[in-house]
Amino acid sequence: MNALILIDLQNDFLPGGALAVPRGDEVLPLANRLQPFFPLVVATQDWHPPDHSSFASQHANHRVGDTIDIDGVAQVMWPDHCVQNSKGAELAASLQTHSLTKVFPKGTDRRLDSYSGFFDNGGVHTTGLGDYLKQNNVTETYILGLATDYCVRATALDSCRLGFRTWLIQDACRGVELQPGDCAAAIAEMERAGVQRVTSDQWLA
Ligand code: VGL
Ligand code: ZN
Repeated sequence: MNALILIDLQNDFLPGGALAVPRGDEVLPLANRLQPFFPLVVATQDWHPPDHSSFASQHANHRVGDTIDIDGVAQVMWPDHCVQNSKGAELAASLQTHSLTKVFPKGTDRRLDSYSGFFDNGGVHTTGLGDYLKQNNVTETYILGLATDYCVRATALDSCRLGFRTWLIQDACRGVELQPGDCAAAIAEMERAGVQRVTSDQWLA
């Protein structure tokens, strides 16, 4: 059985948002078009407490874009974003949500970030997504959303590792690209790990 996983389609990652992904809004119509063709559709939602350790605002000596070490895990410093219960953390208004059977919050522990929809960045806590998919007899995952070089990448790599046949719907992803080439490198890494690429048109054909 196939599952579509929508990654972080939230206001703060859209143009005008706190951590805007360039042209992130372009994936929303594709997400809506694809949903009816999947028997199971789930979403992830970046969902941080106001004092989350990934926020540069919490570290006097660091700025947005710096990478620091927190308890042995590399952490990029981000602007405050996707704060729990804020407008920025809400799923995009134009996203169809009636087919979503479950939304998985992540990044809720202030000490740990969680790019992957499956586990936090330390690989310690699970969000429950993997068990949920297995309980629903999912064998193949189709992943789209934001951002290619962070949460899409991490979710796709974990999906492969957990044994799901994993597809990246490439035209339905956009990246942050802090450094030029980050998205290409992320896609190459996903492919090496066994993630297969497909476009929404190919899949719908
Ligand atoms: C994300 C950076 C920080 C993402 C989330 O959704 O890719 N990126 N938090
Ligand atoms: Zn975040």
